Amino acid sequence: MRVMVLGGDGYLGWPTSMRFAMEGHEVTAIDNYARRRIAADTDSDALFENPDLEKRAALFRGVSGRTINVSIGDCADWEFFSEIVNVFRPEVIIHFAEQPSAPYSMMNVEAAKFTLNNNLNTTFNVVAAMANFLPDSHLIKLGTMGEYGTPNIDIEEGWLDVEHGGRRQRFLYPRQAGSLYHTTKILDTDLLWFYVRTYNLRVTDLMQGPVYGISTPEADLDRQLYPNFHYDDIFGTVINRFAVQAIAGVPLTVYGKGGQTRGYINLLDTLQCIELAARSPASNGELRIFNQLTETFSVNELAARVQRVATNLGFRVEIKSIPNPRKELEEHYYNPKYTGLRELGLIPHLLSDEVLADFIEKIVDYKDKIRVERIVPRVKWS
Ligand code: USQ
Repeated sequence: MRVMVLGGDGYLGWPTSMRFAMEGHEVTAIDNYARRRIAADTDSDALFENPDLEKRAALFRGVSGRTINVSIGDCADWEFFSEIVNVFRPEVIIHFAEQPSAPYSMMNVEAAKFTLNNNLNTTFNVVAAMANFLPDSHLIKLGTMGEYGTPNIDIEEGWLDVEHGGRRQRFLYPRQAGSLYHTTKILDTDLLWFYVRTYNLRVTDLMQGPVYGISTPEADLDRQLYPNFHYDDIFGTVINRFAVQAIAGVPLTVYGKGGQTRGYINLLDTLQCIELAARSPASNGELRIFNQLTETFSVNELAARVQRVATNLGFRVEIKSIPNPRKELEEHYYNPKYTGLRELGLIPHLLSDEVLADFIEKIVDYKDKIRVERIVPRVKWS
């Protein structure tokens, strides 16, 4: 298949580009390096340096013999995007090209506007390009479990049957996010649904929980092929942060009461899910939504687990509750359904003690590069 990966330089985009190239697909990875720029501007650089996309693609070709075509440009720019789409004519578009940090989106007006404009303009360009030039291509779009928030009822996979006044109708599941970033993903989903029902597009929207991990079979070919790994308060997700904190001897930063429960997924399983979605595409006129997680944990459970595993590896690990910089429920009901991807064939890699130990051991080599001042939350919601 001709596969276009938008946001191909990112934590998920780069391993996805390698995986599809490895499987023999023709891959073009596009990125404008926005995440690198924001990381530099906010002193949130990744744990270790990653070569730029062109260098990584060359390095990958050297060790695997597979090609990833690279294009540096802004998917939110219609002139650039419509041109590249017409040159490459992708059968599958994998869309990761969004500003993914909730804290960054809440930092100030400029960061909020960038998040809103970048995320919505990119998603608009993708569906507009599909409607105009590629009506049969399949879009795989990364959404987030955060679109649903933490409702006091079970979370269905994307849709809810509502009975009202004796009549029934299926609607998008109600969404109420906890950050501007997560809200842009809700707006994306609405945009996708309008374009799907109006122009008969084929779209899979993946509601993913926080991802953890660093290792994939392709990245393990050479450490310089590792994805960008963040542990800072802006781009670091909670498990990745806790693992680094344990190594650095910084008490694990539980925000507030720590009862916040989310659905987590190993990086390896993100790749599986994207491949499974690509292999059995949505039909024309279908907005297919999957909840992309493999298990749920509260922050307290994660902290206890990281503490236990890291202690066994010889680290001294403390856990400390700190004032929550976010506005979110710290104790709540959480019961998402996530059977759709399992039915497509997903075989989960769960967060066992062995998996966690292996992960910690992989990043311990970078211990000297940890900058502890990047760990404390610097952005508050209010
Ligand atoms: N948390 C802590 N301590 C920390 C960091 C986080 O207690 O040091 C808590 C947060 O308050 C939150 C939970 O852990 O309740 C998850 O936080 P996170 O930073 O791992 O995840 P989040 O900001 O929600 O965003 C991440 C990705 C985002 C993706 C989302 C999936 O950055 O791109 O959409 O996970 S989800 O959370 O399901 O919406």
